[in-house]
Amino acid sequence: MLQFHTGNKNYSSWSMRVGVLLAQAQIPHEETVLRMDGFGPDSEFKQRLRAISPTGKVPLLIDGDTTVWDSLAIVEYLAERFPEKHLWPQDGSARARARSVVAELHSGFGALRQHCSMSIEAQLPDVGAIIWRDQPTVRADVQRAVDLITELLATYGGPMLFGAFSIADAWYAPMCMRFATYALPLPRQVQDYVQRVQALPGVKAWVDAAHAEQDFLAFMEPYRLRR
Ligand SMILES: N[C@@H](CCC(=O)N[C@@H](CS)C(=O)NCC(=O)O)C(=O)O
Repeated sequence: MLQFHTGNKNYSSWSMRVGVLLAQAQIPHEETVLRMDGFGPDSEFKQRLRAISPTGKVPLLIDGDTTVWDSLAIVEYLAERFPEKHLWPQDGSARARARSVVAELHSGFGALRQHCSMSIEAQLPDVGAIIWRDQPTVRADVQRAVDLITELLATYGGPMLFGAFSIADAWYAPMCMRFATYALPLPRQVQDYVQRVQALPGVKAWVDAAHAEQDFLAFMEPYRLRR
């Protein structure tokens, strides 16, 4: 049985990508949630990971004697291990594009990631409005995502980025959470895509679990729920 190690579901955007993919593709696995109580060497989080992870980070996948770390390597491993699930688009050209989309998000969108931390339970439109006003780099990241989503929906006809659900949508799920939490201004067709992602069973399951956690970490205090 695959062993999936994740951080707090409310906060761990890297873990969410893998968790959504596992759930959406209905890949049997056992899950361990590691509380991200801090990233110092003495934190419980690091101590629990020390024995099993070369990086001390989540997500982490263990399959028998194979350990896979880093979300991108994990989803590539899953795509190879479960070819019948078609986790990447089947068409070669679409697949190359999907890999580009995923790689771009994996190594980019730093401003959005820095200023709009994922906190699924929170609704922070006031914070989002200030970020939108003051952070041109965030506006640029959002514009890039909007252009990309718009173009892919037009090219492949929706409802997901490459038609059917793929790793690319799992990758965009935390982005959709950020868009929603910070109420960032989006064109109608992108808002509709965000809602379709939120309605995916794998995303709903993750979000429900995030709400149920009720485990608010001190270093994430600025990102608590406000109503
Ligand atoms: N590039 C890695 C990033 C993983 C990552 O930074 N995970 C965070 C939790 S969301 C973590 O474990 N942080 C602990 C640390 O930075 O020490 C991936 O894609 O898996």
